[in-house]
Amino acid sequence: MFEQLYDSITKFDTVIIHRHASPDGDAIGSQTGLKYLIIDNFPEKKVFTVGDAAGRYSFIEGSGTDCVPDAVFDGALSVILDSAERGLVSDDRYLTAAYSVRVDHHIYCDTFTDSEIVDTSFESCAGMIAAFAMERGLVLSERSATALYTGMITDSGRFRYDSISPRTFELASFLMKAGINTEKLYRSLYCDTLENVKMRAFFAGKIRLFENSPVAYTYTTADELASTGRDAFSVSRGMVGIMSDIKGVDIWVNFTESEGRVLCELRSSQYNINPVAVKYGGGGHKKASGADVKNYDEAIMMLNDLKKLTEQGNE
Ligand SMILES: [Mn+2]
Repeated sequence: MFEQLYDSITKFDTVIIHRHASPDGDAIGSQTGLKYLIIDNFPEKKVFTVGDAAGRYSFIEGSGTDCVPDAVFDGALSVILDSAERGLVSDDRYLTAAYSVRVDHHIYCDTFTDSEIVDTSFESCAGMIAAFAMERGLVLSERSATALYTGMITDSGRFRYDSISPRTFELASFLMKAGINTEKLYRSLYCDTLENVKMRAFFAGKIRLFENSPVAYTYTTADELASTGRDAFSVSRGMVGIMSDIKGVDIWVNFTESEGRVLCELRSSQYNINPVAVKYGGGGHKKASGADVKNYDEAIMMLNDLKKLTEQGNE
């Protein structure tokens, strides 16, 4: 499956690895994992990584990117990871590279590199790089394995999403044999500041059930929001997840007042809530959508629509 990736790497002296903008754990994990894989197996090659800052994933060893002059792209190979669309690629100078290869697990949108390896049956791009290492019998160091494992667990929600397969665990097992310190890794990923833990507790205290239905919500007024010192967007997106694992709750919504509007983040474990979001001028996915409503009354109307959805049993 990965001959073209392997052949391209062997052919070029310089390899530049790209990932998508606003990188997540899989973008950084696959990029850093591949970087070390090439360094460890082809020590004579020059390997660079490009892209914007690693943010909360900067704890991954080697996740810092290189400052690569334009001239380095001449005659080089660019490898693009975890990016479904050309506009998402961080550092578009891959267009000036001698050859480009893309490795991705998202639904295919567009061909924009010379060689494309896209397989949506993988839970993560890091999993694809692990499969590449396994298929080619490459030497796998602990630092490479740790980065790849980080991508795998973040993109699969700690092996929880329905994208996982028996192969996911075979690859995880393969990576773990390289000696990953999982205790250290999980602490780095999931440890939070005391301030954030207290903030979540504050919002957890605000969770309500709508008319004893399987619909839960939090409603944060502009005054309450001001008292938290957080911005509306981070509360809206960041605090909707605190309702995701409540027994008997199938749909949950975070309402946050912001500049005369109310931001709505809708989530569901089994219902398609997207049409309700669309009805209120929003959009997104089947189980995760967003919208804006005018005020508290309209928020209640939306909750009514969601309650009806659960009564219809439209799973
Ligand atoms: Mn991914």
